[in-house]
Order: sequence, then C-alpha cells, then structure tokens
Amino acid sequence: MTFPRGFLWGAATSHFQVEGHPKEIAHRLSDWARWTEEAGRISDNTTADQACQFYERFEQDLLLVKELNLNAFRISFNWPALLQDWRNSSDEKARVLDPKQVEYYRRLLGALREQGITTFATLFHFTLPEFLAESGGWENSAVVDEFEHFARLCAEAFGDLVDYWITINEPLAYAYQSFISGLWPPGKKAEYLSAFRVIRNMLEGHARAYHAIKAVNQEAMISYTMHWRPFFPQNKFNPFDYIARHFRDYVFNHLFPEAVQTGVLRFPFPLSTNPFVAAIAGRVDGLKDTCDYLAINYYTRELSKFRFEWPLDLFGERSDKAEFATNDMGWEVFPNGLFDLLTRDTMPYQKDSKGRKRPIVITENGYAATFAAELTEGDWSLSDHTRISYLLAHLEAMHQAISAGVDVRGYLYWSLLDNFEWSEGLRARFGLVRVSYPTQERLLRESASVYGRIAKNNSVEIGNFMSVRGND
Ligand code: IFM
Repeated sequence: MTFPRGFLWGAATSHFQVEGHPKEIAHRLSDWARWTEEAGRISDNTTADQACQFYERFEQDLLLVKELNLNAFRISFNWPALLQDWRNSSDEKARVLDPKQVEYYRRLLGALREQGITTFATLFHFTLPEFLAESGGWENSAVVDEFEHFARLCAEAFGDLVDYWITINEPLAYAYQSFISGLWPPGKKAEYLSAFRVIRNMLEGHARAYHAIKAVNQEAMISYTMHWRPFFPQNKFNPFDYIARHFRDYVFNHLFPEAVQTGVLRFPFPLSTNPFVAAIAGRVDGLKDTCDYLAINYYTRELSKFRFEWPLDLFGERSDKAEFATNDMGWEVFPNGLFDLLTRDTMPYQKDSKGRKRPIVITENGYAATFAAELTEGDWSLSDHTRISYLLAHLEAMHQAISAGVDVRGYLYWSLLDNFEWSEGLRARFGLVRVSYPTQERLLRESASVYGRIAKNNSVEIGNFMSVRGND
C-alpha cells in the first residue's frame, strides 16, 4: 500500500498531557491542574505535574521523531501559562504573552522546523486559564473575546513556525465530558443546556480565532478537530435504540461541522422547539466556511441504548456492550468506521460552500493499553502487537479511502509518548514510545519500529500485515 507523494506521517501530543510545565506545576494555572488535586477525580490518582517532562526533554524527544522518520508533529499551546490573569492591571499591555513561555514554544517549533517537520499547533486543548474557568469558562460568552485575543497573540508570536492551525480540539468531546458525564472540570452532569451554550461559544470562539489568525497571515491553514465517532444501535431490532443513535450521531458528529459549513447552529427536532434551546441556536457571525482543511480524530465507534426509565432523554446512553475486540479503555476496534467517515459521513464537509475541495488530515488515531504509572524496568508493554494490528488496520482503511478518491494528506498517530490521559490518568498508555514515569526513561515499542518503517517508505509492506480489517 503506497501513499501519495509528500504524505504527512506524524505523531500528535498536547501540552498538558506531556509537558509537566514547571510554571503550571508551581502556580496551578489551569482548571485541570486544580482538578487533578481533588480526590477521586483521576482514576489512578495520578496528576500531570511531571507527565513526560517534555518541557525540559523535548530536544531528546524530537530525536525520537527523527528516528521514526516522521515529517509532521502536533503540539498545543499552554494558554494558561502563556497568557495569565491580566484583570488586576488597568494596562492593556498586561495582556501580552509571557516572554519566557514564548521562548520555549519558539525553540520547540524552531527545532521542528530545522528538522524539516510540518507543524500542527492547537490553541485550546481542554485546559482553561484558572481565572477564566472561575468566571464560567466556555459557558460564559466573555471567553470568546479572550480566545480571539489569545489566537491573535499566538499568530503574531508563532505564525512563521506553524503550518497548520487547530483552534479548538474536539469541541463535542469537551462539552460532553465537562457538562454531561461530569468526568472533566467543571464536573457538571447531564446539563444539556450548559453543553449547548458551550458549543455555541466555541463556534463563536473558533470563528473569531480563525479571522484573527488570517488577519496576521492570509495564507494560514486553519481548522478545528472533530472527534468523529460512528454510532450504532445496541439492539438492531429495537427501534428506540435507533432514536438514541440518531440524536447522538447528529449532535456529536454533525452539529459543529454543519454549523461551520452553513454559519448557522441548528438543533434537531423536537429539541429545536424548546425555547431555551432555540435561544442558543441560530446564525453565528463570521462562522461560515471558517475551515481550510478537515482535521479528524478517529478512535472507535459507540453503541447507543434508549433509556426507557427516562424516555424524554432522546440521547439515551452509551452501551457498555462490545461486539468487537476493545482496547483497555473498552473502546471497540472498528477501522471500517474510518473508511465510512472518509468516503461517506464527512462528504458534506469536504467542500466549502463555493464547492472548493478541502483536504483532510487524520490529526489523531491510536490504541491504549493499561499499565500502572509506577512501572519502571522490565519488558512490559514493549511487544505491542495489538497496537500494531490497530495501526495497520486503520492505515488500510485510510488507504482504501484514498484509492477511492478521498484527499487525505496526512496521518498523525496519537501519541508519540505515553502521557496523561485526562480522567484515566497516566496508566492508559497510547504511546509508540513507552515512558517509565518514575525514571523518565523512553523505550521504543515494536509499534514504533513498524510505524517508522512505514513513514520512511511512505508505504506499508504487505509482509507487515498480521490482522487487518477482517474482523467485521
Ligand atoms: O488523549 C486524548 C486527546 O487529548 C484528545 N483526543 C483523544 C485522546 C485519547 O483519548
């Protein structure tokens, strides 16, 4: 399977999950730094205080990127560390980026540039400055001005070193985990109206950030990432499970890209008849077509189940059943979903409203296995055949979509390193590279060698195949 010439082979990371940012640790600058201090929030009781110490060790880690022959790398900016609470200062000039942190990101991006690596940078990857979180975070429309301001400062400070911008990472995953499941800060549960308000503010924030970056560089490539998740009814013979599937699919997968496509936020009937929901819906200024490429994160599919005990909740719930093999977090391995979304589900968004084609980049895809955070020596987890099968099966699905004419330009594996997996903590390990947290030793897993060879050859050797998309 040979990929188009110039195909981007990369790995993705995010600041909070890898950096162990000293300033963040010392001052608890973000909502997430505070959240990890609260008992019971993180399932293995770990924090991201040290994580992979990427802040100090990035130069060595970029040698691994080189060793794996990667030509693309994704980072995110630490908004809380870059732009601190300026409210006590009457001086507008206080709203500038912290020079020391600017220097760190310029060194990081500059080192990538020197290695000839295409850079992806995200502005919001789930962590909010504490002072904004305290005043309602994304629920409060005041955050939109702040985000626009931050985007403009980042475009000015880093614009010459960023090839692909991502404004907001996985807006729906964020709204779901923070306002429906309650697993992420601010920990609200089943607060649908809050979640919808957050989505509206994120659409406004995305549009304003898009134009702020374009004002600095008209040629910039800008998008947001969608965590795309196909939904299926838990019971194929139960029409009510189809109802739950329909609402979950529309809201999780289509609400945001459809709004960016049309410039209008629309909720499905009968939700749209609720006056509180209707007040959130509607036109968003400057939003239409604020997307230069489609950035898609894909991991798994989900089975949906109607809740008879609470029939008014049209979204039902996530079923814990699985029909296929799962990763250690219970996520089904479903590579056909990647093929389907590339060749069918995202079709309405693969062109802008003037009919111009948008290229696609898979900005995340990866496999997690659980190993305790305290582990150090030994050969645990190095022989990661299930990760290799997952990788090859998804590359095959992507290759088939490309052969069918879909313009996929790149693939970023999540993640280069094991890292802090939000409410799952340090034990859920996605890395091509194993990190022993107590010693910070890095060791390449077998998957890293396989992926490195693929990146080098820009193709997958048939001999590499062990188990591919045959399981469904
Ligand atoms: O670790 C996360 C990442 O921050 C966003 N996308 C999904 C990954 C795996 O859960």
